[in-house]
Amino acid sequence: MFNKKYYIENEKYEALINRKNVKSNIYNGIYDRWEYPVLTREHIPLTWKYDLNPKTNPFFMERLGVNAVFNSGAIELNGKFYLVARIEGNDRKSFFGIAESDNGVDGFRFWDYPILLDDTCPEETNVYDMRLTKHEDGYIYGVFCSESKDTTVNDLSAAVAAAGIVRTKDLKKWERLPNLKTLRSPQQRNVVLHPEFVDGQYAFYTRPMDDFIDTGSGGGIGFGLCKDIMNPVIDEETMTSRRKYHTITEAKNGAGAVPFKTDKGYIHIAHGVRNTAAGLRYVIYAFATALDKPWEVIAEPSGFLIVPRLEERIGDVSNVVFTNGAIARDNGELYIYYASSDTRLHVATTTIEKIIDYVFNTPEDPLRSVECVAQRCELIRKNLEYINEQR
Ligand code: BGC
Ligand code: BMA
Repeated sequence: MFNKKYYIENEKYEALINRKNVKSNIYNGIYDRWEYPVLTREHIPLTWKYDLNPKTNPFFMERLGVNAVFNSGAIELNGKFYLVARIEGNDRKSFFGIAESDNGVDGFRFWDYPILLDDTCPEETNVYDMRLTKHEDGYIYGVFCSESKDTTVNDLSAAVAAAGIVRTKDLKKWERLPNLKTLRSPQQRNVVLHPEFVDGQYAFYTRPMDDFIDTGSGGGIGFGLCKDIMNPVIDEETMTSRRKYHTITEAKNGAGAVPFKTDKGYIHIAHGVRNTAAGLRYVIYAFATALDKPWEVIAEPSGFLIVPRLEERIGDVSNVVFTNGAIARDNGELYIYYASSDTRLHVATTTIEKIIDYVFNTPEDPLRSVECVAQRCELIRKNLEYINEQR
């Protein structure tokens, strides 16, 4: 016998999972947003939160609540869509759970258990933001942030961010590898493994930073090579997309989804951060790197690709959109999974053809108001001319 509240909550849960998603009417021609988030805290199975036995839980109370479901790695396997989401318990600790859907826009249901990582780092306190790379070596790698207390200073909040690495073939059995070491950067968050070998080595996008929050001298999204994935060490980090004064990347930027290969280059969907009186504002932007030199930026549209809109602007960490997963399908469809305000996960859909058009044909940021106005006037001038021609 279950508590009668169980039936009520279970019905709500099933209704949520079975709800069809619809495209929102926000238009920009670049991608479609969808009305409903694809994952929220309400998508967490009841078995993860309640003790279902009325003897030990007479009030049908949450015993282990879940606060948020957000930043997800994404991968397509055998025609299905899988998200490895960041799930944050009421206790502020994050962990990973796998949700599966047939169509990538709704119906995401978590597998029975979250991922229990091998306990190889006794000092590790928190883990989050896994990127899933289908590598040409045959493994699926998950690279995530492994956070520990910084015990070298007398500050309770001081922390160290490092890149943790796991690998799997089926998303079921996960093997934990040693954390990535970057010899020239004391901290790393937002590390992404490139899907192919570069010069016969594993290639990582990094984000060199001097301390836990501030990138300090870190100039942007880095790139480094590592010979042995079982003993992952990166010495030199070269710069890809740099952060720039008075742009959306001024405070920091970091790799997001695993880049995907197109005829014209690798497309990267990353995040940029600027500081404001109301705290850091995170937006999503895109750029392309060369096929033969995946660290070399060959196109970078001005401004953001995705910003928080409407209710996306509100959450635990407001005014944030963040991505660490996209699925570029063989049929040309592109699914960008982005979380809003560290609270819930959404999808934006487009095509590879459109994102290439966006990345290569959106003008670059001229970096100064007067030149931005000139750029816009040029667009208007051509349009007015075109309108006249049509008369
Ligand atoms: C949080 C992350 C955040 C980071 C930097 C961590 O403790 O869990 O969500 O990105 O701090 O602010
Ligand atoms: C970061 C990330 C994310 C998070 C964002 C906003 O530094 O690594 O986990 O979404 O901050 O809080």
